[in-house]
Parts: sequence; structure tokens; C-alpha cells
Amino acid sequence: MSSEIVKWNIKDLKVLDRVPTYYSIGHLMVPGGDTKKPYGKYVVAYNKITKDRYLPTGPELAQSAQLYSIEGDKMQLLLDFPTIGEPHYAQAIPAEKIKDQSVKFFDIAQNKHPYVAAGEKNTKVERKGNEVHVYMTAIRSHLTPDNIEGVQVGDEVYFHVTNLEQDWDIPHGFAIKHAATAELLIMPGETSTLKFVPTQAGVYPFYCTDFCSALHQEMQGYLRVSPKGSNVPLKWHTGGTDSTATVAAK
Ligand SMILES: [Cu+2]
Repeated sequence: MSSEIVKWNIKDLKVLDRVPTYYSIGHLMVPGGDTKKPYGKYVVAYNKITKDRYLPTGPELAQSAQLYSIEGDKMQLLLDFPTIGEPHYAQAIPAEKIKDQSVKFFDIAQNKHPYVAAGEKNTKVERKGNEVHVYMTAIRSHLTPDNIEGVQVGDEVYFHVTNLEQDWDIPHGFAIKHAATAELLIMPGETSTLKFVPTQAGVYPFYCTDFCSALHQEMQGYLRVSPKGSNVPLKWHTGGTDSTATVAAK
């Protein structure tokens, strides 16, 4: 690999301009600054300590960022805005590098996840020893299935949630109360798994954790956990209150 060697003589360098910032610069960022060819049109100063700058909202104040043009010999302030935290190692690149390559959603037909449910008709709940695998789907505005019973204390429950959406910017989330893990965030067309090991009998709500429409709050359901050795059969259904109505039991 050949590399251009640029020889700088410190005596040839001179300071062309200085500008004040608010107050203390923590970091500077030039778009593409970590690449061989930075874009060189702008610099952003990320500043800490902004006393007297913004409304005094507490012991710590909003931090500040200032965008300057560095195209000419004189720097020009283009934009001045508060930030939460003074970003470290911030990066910027031209928008067109991202814009045309953005993935809008994953094609559900290409989803080869071993636990995918590519459509509501493919949803099911399977027991393998003490493992219970829930093949669940999420689409505005319900989870399928949204009522499950027959799980027992000590079972390992795996919620394999497939987001059926084929639309841009519609992720769904998934969480169940008492789980020892955090929530899932599932992109459109993807499948993700959340493991839940209930330690007490009871009814546990599960729900979408990412706002997805005005009916987002409808995306919820219940898992009934019975004591170990209980004879409650594994059953599941979607919608309604009568658990015998649309049972798809094995
Ligand atoms: Cu949702």
C-alpha cells in the first residue's frame, strides 16, 4: 500500500483566524476528520461549561456546540445550539453517504431466523422439556398470541418475536414484567428473542415498548404462569377474553 507523505514545515504554518467559543472547548470535530481526506468545509466546537449562556436549569447546565465554516481564511459561525453532554469523538460525513444506502426494512420473505413466524398463521407455542418457545408476531396494533397459559415456574420461556411490518421506521418493542433482561427492539421484518424464567406463579403482562401508532398501548398481552407440576395445559390465543374461544392448543 502506498501512502502519500506530506511534509509539513512548522515554520510554514500560520494562524489565519481565531474565534471565541462558549466557553471551554472539549472537542473539535471536522467532518471526515478521522479519514485520509477530511471534507474540510466545517468544524464543530463542542463546549463545556456554559454559565450565563442558557436558562439556568440546575447545577449542571446544557452544553453547547458551535458549527463554523472553515472554507475561507476567516471562520464563520453558522449555527450555535445546546447539546446534552458534550459529545466525545463525534463524527460527521456528508448526508449522501448514508441517505441512499439506508435500509428501510428487512424483507420478511428473506427472514431465515430459525424461530421466525412469517405471518400470524405461523405463530405457535411449543414445549420442549422445560423450554417453552413462543413464536410471536408483532404488527400494528397487536401481538399474536396475546394470551398464553400452561407455562410453569422454572420453565425457560423464549419469546421469539417477529416484527411483520414492511414499512419504514416502524420497529416494535417487547418486554415482559419481571424479566431479568431488558426489552427487545425489533426492526421491521426481523426476529429477536427474549428469555424469561418465571420464579413465581402469576399473570405477567407483556407489551410493545416502542411507540408504533396511536394504538401502541393495545399491543399487550398476558402470560399465565402456574406452579411447577400444574396440569394447566399449554394454550394460547389472540384477542377476546374467553380463553376457549380461539384456542389453538396442541
Ligand atoms: Cu408496537
